[in-house]
Formats: sequence, C-alpha cells, structure tokens
Amino acid sequence: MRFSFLNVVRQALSNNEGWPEQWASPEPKAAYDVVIVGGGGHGLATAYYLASQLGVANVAVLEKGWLGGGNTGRNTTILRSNYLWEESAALYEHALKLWEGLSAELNYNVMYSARGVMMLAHNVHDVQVIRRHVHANRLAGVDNAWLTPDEVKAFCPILNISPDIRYPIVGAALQRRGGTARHDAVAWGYARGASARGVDIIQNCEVTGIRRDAAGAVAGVETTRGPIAARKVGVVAAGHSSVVMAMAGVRMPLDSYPLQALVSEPVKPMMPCVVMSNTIHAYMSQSDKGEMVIGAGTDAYNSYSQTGGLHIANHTLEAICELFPAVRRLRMLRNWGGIVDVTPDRSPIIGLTAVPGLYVNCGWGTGGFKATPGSGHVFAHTIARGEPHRLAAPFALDRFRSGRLIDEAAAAAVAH
Ligand code: FAD
Ligand code: PYC
Repeated sequence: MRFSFLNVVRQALSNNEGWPEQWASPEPKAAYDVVIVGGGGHGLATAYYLASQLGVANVAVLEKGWLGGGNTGRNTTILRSNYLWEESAALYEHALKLWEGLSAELNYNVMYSARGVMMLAHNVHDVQVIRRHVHANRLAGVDNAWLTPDEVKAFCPILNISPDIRYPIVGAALQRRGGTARHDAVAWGYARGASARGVDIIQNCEVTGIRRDAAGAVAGVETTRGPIAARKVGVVAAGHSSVVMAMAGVRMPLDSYPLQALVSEPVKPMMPCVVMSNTIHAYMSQSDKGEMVIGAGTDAYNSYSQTGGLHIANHTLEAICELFPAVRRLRMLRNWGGIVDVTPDRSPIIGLTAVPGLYVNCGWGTGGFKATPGSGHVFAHTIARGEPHRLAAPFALDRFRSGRLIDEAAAAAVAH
C-alpha cells in the first residue's frame, strides 16, 4: 500500500490497523541469481536498485540479525559530499543527489534535512587543510564555503567562539546541502521497495560459509538456515566484511574498530545545523525528537565489541561542553557503539574480486551512511553488469596492489 494523503486519512479512520507489513519475510529459496550478505542500508539499497533499475529481482538479502541493526541503525546520520579527491567527491555527490529525491523515489519519508554541515578549524593546520578542501570542492562543482568565526556564530548561535578556550574556533567550512536523514527509515524504505519488486529479505540468517565450484567461482553460501545457491554473491557486511570475505579465502585490507555515539534527553529546538570537529573528535546535531546527537572518535585498537571505551566518550563530552556551554547540564540517555571497517586510505572498496562471482562493498569506515543510495546504486550496476560502474571503478580492491590510493584521511569524519 502506498503512503498517500488518502491512505493516511483512511488508516487514521480505522485506528491505523489496516497497514500491511512493510516487507515480506519469506523462507529462503534453494537458489537465487544474486545473494547479498548484509541487510544494512548499503545491502538493501543494492537489492533495491538491482530489482528496480536492472531487471534482476531474483535476489535475496541475508541478514544475520535485524535490518539496519548494524552501523545503519547506529550512526549519527550526517550527510555531506565535501571529500577532497575528484573520485570521492563524484561518488559522494552522486549519493547526495540521490538523497535529495529519495523520499519520493521510495514513497517513504527518510526525513532528509539539508540543514548544513559545518566542519570547525581550531588551529593553523586545520585552516590549511579545510581551506584546501573548500577550494578542491568548488573546483569539482561541490558546494562548500569558508566561514569566519563571526559567520560561524551566526550560523550556529550556541557555539562558543571565545578565543580563550582550549579549542578556539578560528573558522569553519560549511556545506549547506549537507545535513541529516533518519537512519532506520532508510533501511526500511529500501527494504519495502525491494520487497515490493520481488526481492526476498531474510533476517536472522547468518552466512557461515561461501561455496566455490571446482573452477573456484562462487557457487553459493552456507547459512544458519541452510545452503543457498547463487552465481553472484555481494558482500556488504561493514565491520564484519573481512570475516565474511575470509570465508572465500580473500584477505581484506581492513581494520575493524568500535565507534561510539550518545544522545541526550530531548530538549526544545536549539541547534539548527550539524557541527563537526575532526581535530577534537566531537560532533553534534539535534534530532527531530529534540535529543542532542553526539559522536566520538574511534577506539585506538581493533575490536568487535559494539561499545567503545568510556574514556573516549568522556573526552568527547569535555570538548562538547566547552564548544557548546548550553548543553553542559543535559543528561545523557543512551550510548552505543558500532564496528566500523577502515581501509588504509580511508576510502571504500567497491567492486569485483579475484574470485569469479564474488563482489564486495565495504571499507566505508566512519562515514558510509551518507553514501548509502550512491553506494547501492553503483554496486547494483557492478553486480548486474559484471564490471565496475564508472563511479566505482577507482575504488577497486586492486588499488592496494597498484598503489592508486585515494587518501581521504583528512575528509573522513572523526579523523580515524
Ligand atoms: P551495516 O548497516 O553495518 O550493515 C551490514 C550488515 O551486515 C549488518 O546488519 C550485519 O549484521 C550484517 N552481517 C555481518 N556479517 C554477516 C553475516 N555473516 N551474515 C549475514 N549478515 C551479516 N556515516 C556517515 O556517513 N555519517 C555519520 O554521521 C556516521 N556516523 C556514525 C556513527 C557511528 C557511531 C557509527 C558506528 C558509524 C557511523 N557512520 C556514519 C558510518 C556508517 O554508519 C556506516 O558506514 C554505514 O552505515 C555502513 O552501512 P552498511 O549497510 O554497509 O553496514
Ligand atoms: O562521515 O560525516 C561523517 C561522520 C560524521 C560522524 C561520523 N561520521
């Protein structure tokens, strides 16, 4: 059933009891044309575009837990495309353009809000790096502007721009088209759209092995719900990508770290934009419910624990209290972590592998939510055609052999 004014009124009159399930939950079939491992936003978007644009609907998305229960439902929802290199700016800009029309495309409100993302500079080094990004972005046709401290204050009045604090604000970059979206709505919207087009969405189904035929090509997967045959398998498992890829004998250049976030009790609207500081590993925005959404940096060691060190969160809160004195007395409601998959050059890996039929989309680290629609779109093309999409080509796994790295360490948020 479509979400329309008429249907909303009809359902309201019948106590909202007539809405159907948003996606079907079938038993897995014995075989599919394509199996996607991972029911986060990227995996679901891939399945959606395979079915909606590429005529490949005999697809299963296998998720070991619940949809969006990985980093998709754990992230702080910041969207922007202000990356340094042309390859990255093109990919993230492709995603940002898709965000702009996504609610209409999916007939599902993903609550995209272009409220502006400001990245603070605190010292001379920050100024040089951030201004370089502003110039590079403008040359690539991506909106970004340099602000003085007074302009920063005008854009976000609760910021403390006193020069006498530990982390003084000496300027900032502002991407006005950046903003936020509702994270789980993105997973649900893509799941609903994919399911309506014939994709099987299978939760509580962990992939435990990748089967290969005598020639070494992919033949299917082993799962906790039995074997499933498929000639094409796309791995989109974020922090567990290296674990899943190892099942096919492929070693990935990835480190998995905890990254954590917190939300405060809800308060009336006090913050009109997103503010990030990579230097001090702290950023904040306000959710539509009124909670202040705060994020920290990655832990300094590898781990698969979805928590993160207390000292990391404490450090972030100290910085947040200094930058935003108005939030000092707020109580924190929840704190959680996700496992982020970080590559040596802080850019994602999208494409084919040395194993015929095995495709991978990972390495989004601390910054992949913003890429969800673009990532799914280019990965779907890559899987359907058996060759990299034009925007995905620079992000192939073999760049770690050829040396054609795309170093985005300075653009990656929380400076991991
Ligand atoms: P996920 O949503 O993690 O999906 C992968 C799925 O694979 C999981 O659901 C997992 O259960 C499943 N899976 C794993 N192994 C198996 C298996 N063997 N079998 C079946 N399923 C399996 N990015 C931004 O752009 N902006 C932000 O503000 C931002 N903030 C962040 C804040 C935090 C605290 C965290 C943790 C991350 C943040 N990110 C942010 C990064 C972003 O969340 C991720 O890059 C993005 O969500 C990755 O999406 P995904 O679909 O690839 O991964
Ligand atoms: O990539 O913009 C980002 C981001 C912000 C917080 C975590 N990641």
